[in-house]
Amino acid sequence: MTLTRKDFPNNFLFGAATAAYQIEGSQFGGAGPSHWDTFSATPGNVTRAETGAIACDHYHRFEQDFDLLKTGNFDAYRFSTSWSRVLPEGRGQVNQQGLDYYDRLTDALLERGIKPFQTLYHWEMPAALSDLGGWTNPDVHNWFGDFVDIIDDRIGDRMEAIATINEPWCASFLSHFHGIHAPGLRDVRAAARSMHYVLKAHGEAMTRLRAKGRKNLGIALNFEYAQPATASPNDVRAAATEDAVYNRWFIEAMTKGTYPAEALEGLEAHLPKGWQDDLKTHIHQPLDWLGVNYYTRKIHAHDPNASAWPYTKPAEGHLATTQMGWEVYPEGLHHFLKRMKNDYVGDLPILVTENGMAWEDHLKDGAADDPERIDFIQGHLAAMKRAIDEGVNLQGFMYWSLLDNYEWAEGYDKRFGIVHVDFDTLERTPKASYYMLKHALKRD
Ligand code: IFM
Repeated sequence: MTLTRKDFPNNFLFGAATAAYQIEGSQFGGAGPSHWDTFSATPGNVTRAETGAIACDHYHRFEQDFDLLKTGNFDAYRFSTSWSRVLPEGRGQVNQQGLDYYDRLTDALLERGIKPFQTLYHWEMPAALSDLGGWTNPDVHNWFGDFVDIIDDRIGDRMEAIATINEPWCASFLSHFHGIHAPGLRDVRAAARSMHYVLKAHGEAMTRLRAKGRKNLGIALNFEYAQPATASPNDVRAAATEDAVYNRWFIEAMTKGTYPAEALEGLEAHLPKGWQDDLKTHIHQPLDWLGVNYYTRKIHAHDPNASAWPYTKPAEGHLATTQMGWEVYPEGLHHFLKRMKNDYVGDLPILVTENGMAWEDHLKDGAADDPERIDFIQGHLAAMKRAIDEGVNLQGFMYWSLLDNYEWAEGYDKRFGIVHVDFDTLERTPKASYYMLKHALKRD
């Protein structure tokens, strides 16, 4: 059975999501370098050392891309406004071209009747601030707050909703402990500090935006189902540790004002002095909505050879995987929607701000057939519907992503889009999944 708009509540929003560095083309319009430009310059960090310099050239083609949203019957669009485009040095001199661009972009959405959902940080830390430690610098919340004021003064009045940070776990732990994303550190102290300061920056942004009367404020957290490899107490503990770092750290801090003990075990010694006060003054404050980004589950095992915390290692799963090697597990989305309601946010509105899959899509006779993605979307829509039927106040879903784009350390190899992009010609071709959604979202 194909789920359509009719299977969801009347005002349920269907959208598509993107992020600035992944689609805009950072070489256009006076943007400054971000830490992705510097990270990708070191061999081995990014596939073929690719960058977002041109990406999908959305900077010049956004009107065409928004026409696709409109003809696809989407209600909403989630995008990010790049810090390094607005403030090329991260602070100080404003790039007026950047503000003008986001102004035009906002109006182009509204003219088409599409609701703009802005994300204030989707990983474009200006290189000049990264040189000062980026998310590990104790002043970063003020730098971010100043950027937030500037961009908000220009477009905030027309946003349907605003998210402060996209996926703080990726901006901090993945980037400062695993070293997979910019700035590519493998340092537990930097990881702990970035995990704390990114939340402090979220709080700073919330406070500043509230002071200006903004009402629809939230954050997009990513969640990954943490499955123990076996029922052994050691593996169960390994999964609980990973769950605490990935799935509990950020939401617990914001909604309860605490960090989970299983994560503090490895991180507390590295947190900055006064972290408990920051939880009270900045981090623990009400949200208007919560964004849930969900893709997959991971299997965790105890690592008997590990010399230091967290003493875990990944284990093989047995489910079908996507082009990223990620298992397809819609039950995990249902799990997190219920868990958010029951353990953290109650009846606060929740949006699935990202969910999607990468596949090695090819054009054949000018068309891209992607039945795997259609099944993926339908499977996850069913998980969302089940959660709604069970009382979760889920109000929308944004597919990741509208366009094939720059998949960070994976460069342009991994295609998440419902619209195929030829990265030589930049031609857009809607895939079969786009047409499935267009049909499913049609209003009578
Ligand atoms: O492409 C990313 C996006 O930037 C953040 N969430 C996950 C996506 C797929 O990896």
